[in-house]
Amino acid sequence: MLKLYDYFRSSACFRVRIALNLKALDYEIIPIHLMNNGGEQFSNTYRHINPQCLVPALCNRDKILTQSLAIIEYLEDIHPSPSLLPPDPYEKSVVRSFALSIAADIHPLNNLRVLNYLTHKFNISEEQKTQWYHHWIEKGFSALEKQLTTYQLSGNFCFGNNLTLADIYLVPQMYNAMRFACNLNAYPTLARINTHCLQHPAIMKAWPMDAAT
Ligand SMILES: N[C@@H](CCC(=O)N[C@@H](CS)C(=O)NCC(=O)O)C(=O)O
Repeated sequence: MLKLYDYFRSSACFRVRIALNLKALDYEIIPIHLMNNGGEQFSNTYRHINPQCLVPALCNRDKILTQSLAIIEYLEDIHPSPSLLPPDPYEKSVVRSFALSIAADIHPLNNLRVLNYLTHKFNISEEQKTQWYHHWIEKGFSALEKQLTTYQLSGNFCFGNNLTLADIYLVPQMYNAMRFACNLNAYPTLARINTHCLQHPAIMKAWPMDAAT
């Protein structure tokens, strides 16, 4: 069975759980608590699995995969149905672009290790940390909102009426932004799609829940 090294609140893990659920794949969760025991991602055992000390990692028999996008694209390759990407090359590219805006440009700036570095190295206050977080969400989400209205390809989901890679990246980032009390009023399209996505069984099943509670 597939093994997912997972932290319940990690948005990168949340993405992979959604993809696994959507493709109806069985998987075992191996919890890696990012806060307990000094951060279990730094343990020798996990460092061996992912030298980046980041979750998620997916293990398929003797193969270890890291990076949520690479993992999800692997799942797409080995289980093509239901597909996470539209068949049209242009639409495929815009879906990937949307997901990458979150994966490569929003999420890395607000990741735990970045926030911890700002706090411990530069001594920033909680308020400054929140400002930093909100700033990058605002920059990123404004562009995504504008892109969705410009493309005019949205239906109930970011692109059309089927869940795609774009929604898999949007929902966890919205969840994260809400945890950090971002004001999301300026992004009505993102909010509408997120609300719709939350009723999807693959997303409901992937919802962050602490395994220990
Ligand atoms: N680009 C990576 C990001 C992975 C990542 O940043 N994971 C976070 C949780 S969302 C993590 O493990 N953080 C641990 C830390 O910051 O020490 C992916 O998409 O998989």
